[in-house]
Amino acid sequence: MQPDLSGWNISGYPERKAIGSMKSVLVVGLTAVLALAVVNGLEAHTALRASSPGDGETVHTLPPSVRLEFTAAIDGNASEVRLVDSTGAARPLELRFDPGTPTVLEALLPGDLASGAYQISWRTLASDGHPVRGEFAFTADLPAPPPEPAAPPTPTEASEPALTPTSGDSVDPAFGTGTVVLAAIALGALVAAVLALRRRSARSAVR
Ligand SMILES: [Cu+2]
Repeated sequence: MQPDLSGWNISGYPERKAIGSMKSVLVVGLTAVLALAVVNGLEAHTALRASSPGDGETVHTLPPSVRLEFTAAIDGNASEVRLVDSTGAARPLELRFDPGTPTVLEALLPGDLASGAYQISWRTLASDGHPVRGEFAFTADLPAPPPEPAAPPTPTEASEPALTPTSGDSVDPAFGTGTVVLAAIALGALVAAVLALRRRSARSAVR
């Protein structure tokens, strides 16, 4: 079956030129598609999209957990999130992962966290099988803890005065008793000496 060439220039020259232009467009287009595919391949790895607290954020109320949101699904069972304090000490955080929202990982924060600068160091396994890791920082600027309740010191203060008189009573009477005994002995000796002197002088008077 002959193609219908009606309307086409019979010389073929402009026709070939048009086909050449189409080839150029195809080559440029395919190159662009390939380039995009390569770039996409490099950037398709799962990354941290957002977090709460955010990187560099200062919180004035301690959140119960740190929330990490990724650009794609992750493996919650192959994840680890560590809390690093300003001294460099790191402790692993308990994780919460809901397969219903596989791009979100929750890491529970200790309730007794003190004010200070912290770093969240995370690693996980992306759904494409690539291990990914990263870190971000936040600062906890928390209100000072309430002063110690006055109740605990009171029993200590009450028991101390109770002990002091007891120990004083046990020492002082003993000392007093000793003094009285010594005084009685001294007084007895003095009386005996006086009586002896009076007898002797009485005998002298008789002679
Ligand atoms: Cu990847």
